[in-house]
Amino acid sequence: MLLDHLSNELAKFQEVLNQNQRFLVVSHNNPDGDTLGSNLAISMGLKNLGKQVTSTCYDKIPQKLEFLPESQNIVQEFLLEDFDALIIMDTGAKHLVSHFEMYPELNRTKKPIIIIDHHYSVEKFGDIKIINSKATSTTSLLFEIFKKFNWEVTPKIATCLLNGIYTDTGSFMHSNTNVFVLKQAAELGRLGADFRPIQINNFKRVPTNKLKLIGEVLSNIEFDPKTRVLKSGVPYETLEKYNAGPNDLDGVSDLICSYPEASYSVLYTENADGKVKASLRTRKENINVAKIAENFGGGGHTKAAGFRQHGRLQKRVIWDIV
Ligand SMILES: [Mn+2]
Repeated sequence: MLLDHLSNELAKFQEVLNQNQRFLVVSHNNPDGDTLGSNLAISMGLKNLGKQVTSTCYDKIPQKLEFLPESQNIVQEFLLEDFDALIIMDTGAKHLVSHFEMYPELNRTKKPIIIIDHHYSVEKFGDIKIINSKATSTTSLLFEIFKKFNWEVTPKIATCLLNGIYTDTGSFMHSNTNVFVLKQAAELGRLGADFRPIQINNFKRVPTNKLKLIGEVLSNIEFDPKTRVLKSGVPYETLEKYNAGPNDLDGVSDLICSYPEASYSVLYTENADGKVKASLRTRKENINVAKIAENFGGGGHTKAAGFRQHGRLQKRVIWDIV
């Protein structure tokens, strides 16, 4: 189903696989559970076909994802001449892969670049694009490729595939969760995916600095009963105070939008680059936060969207007669 419109691209991919031996599999910067899960899964799958494969990511692997099988083999640097083809997982946006800045010759390479992704993109980048924005995760799409190509799904591969599904659905809680992906999760469980470490490492371990940061974000919540918008903000100094990065706020937007009275929530995060990121969430059927984000030059999904603006974050007190 996910591969219906992709026969041409898959045939081209098969051709590249037939004609080449040495593959570099690339994850996007600031790696998450889907880009790493899909990278490791396809790398193991290709190794099982007798290919030489190296996994790479520009940034270091987050500690919580170090449990993923073979994650210790992911390198940050490589020699381009060691590879015949590149496979980029979970992004079609060149600027999210800093290797293209690190190795300028990569921008001129004649070696085929294959993109496997589930984000909507109009970027003219990549020679073969196996992209379906309807897929819940890149690993969900990749699992279908494994089945289509009759590649063996070992328990380790199943764990990596399931990890991407778990993280991109927020452990089956986000609105992108559907029957198809639940069924895939069951199939992967049957194939030997080890789901307890996925749950524990991704969702049940929070370092103290992050707990304190979340505490501060929650205590800074403001709800405006007139607009029914719930907001909180994280000035850059707060991130510094807790030695935290924007990634430590993962899941906080979803938490604050749980307030039943709110029509939607906004979490502002001030970045070091002088921009403020706004993350919008809603649980209301009739509200489309992507539309709201578009008004500010952003975008996203109907229930989760965002935008960025230049500026500083300031908490204002508004006096009013009520
Ligand atoms: Mn993803």
